Amino acid sequence: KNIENKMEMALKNRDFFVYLQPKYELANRTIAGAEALVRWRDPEQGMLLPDLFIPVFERNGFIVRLDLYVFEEVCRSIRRWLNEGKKVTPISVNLSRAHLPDPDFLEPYRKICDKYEVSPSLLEFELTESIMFENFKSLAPVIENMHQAGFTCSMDDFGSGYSSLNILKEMPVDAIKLDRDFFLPGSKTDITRGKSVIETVIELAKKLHIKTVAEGIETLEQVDYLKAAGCDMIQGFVFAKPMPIPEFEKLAYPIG
Ligand code: G
Ligand code: G
Ligand code: MN
Ligand code: NA
Repeated sequence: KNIENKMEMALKNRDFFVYLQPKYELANRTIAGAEALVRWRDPEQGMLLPDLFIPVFERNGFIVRLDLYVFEEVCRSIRRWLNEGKKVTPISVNLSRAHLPDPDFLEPYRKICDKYEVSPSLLEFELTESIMFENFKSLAPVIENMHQAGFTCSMDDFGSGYSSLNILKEMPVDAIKLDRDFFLPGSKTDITRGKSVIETVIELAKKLHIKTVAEGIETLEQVDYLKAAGCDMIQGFVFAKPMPIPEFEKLAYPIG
């Protein structure tokens, strides 16, 4: 059976799982947050990765419900950690462009926070750069609404498309995530021009009081370079892969 025939049943059967990938503060290499990334454990086909099903769900609209499901699972976990006295760090969720046509799309997110009595300050939305570019005129007020409700917002995949630096001026985001393409082996980063771009973006973000997170970091050499360049945080296989919530807990909130 194809993906579209199975998605409803999969949601009902709780075959979608939230994985968390830690984000590390470069100043002290401690976990300062995490990104939620969905996985689909299909009883017949095994683990399905988002690249296979997210594009399908973006076309048919199902992504709106899946994003909310992910968000609720995250809030449920945060509530449990708070009850256990853990010092909780913020978790980010990816927000599909499919939410944006609905002017009240934030309402269900707020309701879930209320239901679990979780402060929206512990939650962040990641919107990909291309969404910001496509909605150049209309998106700034949406981000203001997120702030009004207490959420933070970051620009994902920064530098992956034909973005202009103007986007940083127009979008009141709290953080930018430097696209992992910058850090691919043999990529632009290896040459002076690539490094100049990264360093200039980090410097500019600092002046705008926007945090920087580098994604897809796989080597300690990159870690040292980014720290020297003034980047705030990194997310990547060098320190941790996306992992099931129980594993994340053991790593982020060790006993004792
Ligand atoms: O998880 P992976 O590490 O394979 O992510 C692949 C892509 O799928 C990324 O672009 C990521 O933003 C997207 N993605 C992962 N989880 C979610 C989700 O819960 N909602 C949305 N909208 N996109 C997601
Ligand atoms: O939402 P976004 O498009 O940023 O999704 C993050 C994606 O990056 C996920 O698919 C995640 O599994 C992947 N990822 C995270 N860290 C690394 C890394 O160090 N190397 C590579 N190749 N991919 C990574
Ligand atoms: Mn992301
Ligand atoms: Na990204």
